Amino acid sequence: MDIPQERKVVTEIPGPRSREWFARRAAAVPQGVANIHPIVTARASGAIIEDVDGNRLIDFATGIAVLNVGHTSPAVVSAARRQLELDTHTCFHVTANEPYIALAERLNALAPGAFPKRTMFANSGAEAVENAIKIARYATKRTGVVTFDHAFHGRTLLAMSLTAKVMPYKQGFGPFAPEVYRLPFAYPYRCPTGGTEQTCAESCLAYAIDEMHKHIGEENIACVILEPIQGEGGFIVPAPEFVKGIADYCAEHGIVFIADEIQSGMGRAGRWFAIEDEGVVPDIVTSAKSLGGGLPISAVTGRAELMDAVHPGGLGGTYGGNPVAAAAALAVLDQIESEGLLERSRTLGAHLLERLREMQRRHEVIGDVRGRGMMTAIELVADRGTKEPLDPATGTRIVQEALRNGVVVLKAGTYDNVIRLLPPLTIDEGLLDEGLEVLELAIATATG
Ligand code: PLZ
Repeated sequence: MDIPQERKVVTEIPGPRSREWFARRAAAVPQGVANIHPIVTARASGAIIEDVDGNRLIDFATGIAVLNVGHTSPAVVSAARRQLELDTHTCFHVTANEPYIALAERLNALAPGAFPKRTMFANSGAEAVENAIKIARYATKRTGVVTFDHAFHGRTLLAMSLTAKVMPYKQGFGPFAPEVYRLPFAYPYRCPTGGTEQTCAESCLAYAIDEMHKHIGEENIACVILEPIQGEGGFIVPAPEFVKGIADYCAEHGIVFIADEIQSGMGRAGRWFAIEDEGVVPDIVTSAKSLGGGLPISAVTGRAELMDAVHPGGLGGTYGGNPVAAAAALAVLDQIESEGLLERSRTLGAHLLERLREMQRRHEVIGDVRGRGMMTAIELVADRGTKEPLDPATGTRIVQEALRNGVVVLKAGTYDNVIRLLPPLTIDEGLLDEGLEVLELAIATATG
């Protein structure tokens, strides 16, 4: 499906047909399953979503970081279609399939670390996280799991317990899984241990290590799980050396270090895995989202001795590594390689950061600009001096104003005051700049 890569607003947004569908939606779908944008998609390609009213929107959300290779990438669609006709599903536990095994080999080779690895597949990010923890617990015979402030790891019971933010993710859904411990994350803009941007890593690390020793006991900790760049928590790039310090501590005490790369991986932050820029080799890494290029698949990749610790039958599920999704994922990896998308993420990301910094000079409300590769964001504040977060309603007005003018953006952040940018890595530079202009105008309109 080839849609011209252009922004085109032909009705008010949401248009009449989207509104009609939303009336039906209200009567058919629970409100708990929220919609950020009151728009119904008709089709999508590259960096453009076309809604049911014929509006063409520049997509800076990509289904929450799923379309790094662009919507309906022809190579991905044709790989999936081919596999769909060959074999849609036999269940890997019943009879294996080629794409599953080939994709495991590819991820084992791509994940950091020059040691033997194994990969298992599931369907969603949350399931990958659950499996990573199961494996770490089994292999270490320990139960404690360490997670961080601002973390997001999913919505299933254990993953939700690891997730930090109560509203909307945890409110009313307890009791939570036991043996989960939360530590401060070295968030340089708002250092939780009172440090400056320069001392944040050191003070958070000291606090975290003391806490693990005193209140959990290293011999009880199965694993530490962290996002090398936090996603839902607000695109927080940790202060340099924090992640390394945590990983070194894990290695010293036989704690499994898990990098959750579900949002940051597959080129989003300029590398296959964002952890590569931290000089850290994780024991286990989780992937999902952009791995499948729109088809649901997630992966747990890790050291062979950890992954093989679990007895036969201890891991799996009906659909894990479904051949259609695995075939699509193989095409995604090929496209990232053949189109040089890791490098493109770094160069386009540098351009994007530069543009955002210029915007920051013009708009008092932009307190911080951050990111790596094409994983960038602005953090909005009511006051640059106190860093008081901008009220969520104003942030929402910015997002709505951008949408009205044909650009889909998402917020993030514990304080709901971050606007994150997740365009496809394949987006045309002109379209990216046009989208940024619309966003800047939306900021001016909503805060002016
Ligand atoms: N780990 C780092 O970003 C999913 C959540 C959207 P699933 N992030 C988008 C929402 O409102 O639920 C995510 C993530 C990281 C795990 C997950 C969970 O992945 O595929 O949504 O289960």
